[in-house]
Amino acid sequence: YKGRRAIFDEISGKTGQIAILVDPEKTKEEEIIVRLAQKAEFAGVNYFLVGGSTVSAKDLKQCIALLKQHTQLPVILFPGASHQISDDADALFFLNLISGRNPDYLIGHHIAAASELQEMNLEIIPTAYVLVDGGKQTSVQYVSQTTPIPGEQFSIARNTVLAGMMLGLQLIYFDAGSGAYNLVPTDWIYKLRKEIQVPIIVGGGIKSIETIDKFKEAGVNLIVIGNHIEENIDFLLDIGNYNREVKKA
Ligand code: 1GP
Repeated sequence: YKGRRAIFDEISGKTGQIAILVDPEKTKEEEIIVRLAQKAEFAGVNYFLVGGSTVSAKDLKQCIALLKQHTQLPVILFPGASHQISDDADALFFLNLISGRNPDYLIGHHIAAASELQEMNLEIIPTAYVLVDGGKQTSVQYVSQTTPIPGEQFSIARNTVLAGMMLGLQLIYFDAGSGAYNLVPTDWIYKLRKEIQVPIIVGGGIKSIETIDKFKEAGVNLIVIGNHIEENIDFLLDIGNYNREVKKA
């Protein structure tokens, strides 16, 4: 474990960065990955995230290899399990599912992956992974067998992330789950930003530039979009226009 921090520093550096979450189970054809890579770079997207609740090691490796062939953007692993690691990626969100009480996702998968990770050259980023109720049962809830924090329970969310920070986790990922109906509450971010400086990532159900901008304004460092780009790759044109406007301003 080499303790590199390049990508962590980049994420910490500013708010309103954007990552595309690629699900290797659904994104297999080279042609799709080429288009995604070109459009993402043109749009000024910052990172690719790769992973998912039910992804196989083979699909993950293949997807990362293709991304690496076709884009310069950093590829970060967002693993659903211990087998979802690859040295071809640049960094790994080492997810600690601290909103849940399932030991497998608190320490089990980590131990299973540790020896292999030790041999790899990945930047490992200890991440407080906090599931938030997105208004529907998502696959991450089912697979992890954990209960997300309800949107109206800010105190639980706050205490959870404070404990995570005290345990040494370095960034917070609030996830309402893939295809969530309700987003991570923006007011949580405003409140937390008053007392904690660690980088915050938000994902789940994001479908509009307005939402991206709201999270940026609240102080979110990285906004993750999966489904909506999968379904409508031209959303990347809107992201491009948005990024150019932000730059001008
Ligand atoms: C889920 O945060 C991600 O883990 C992204 O969710 O696919 O709904 O964008 P979406």
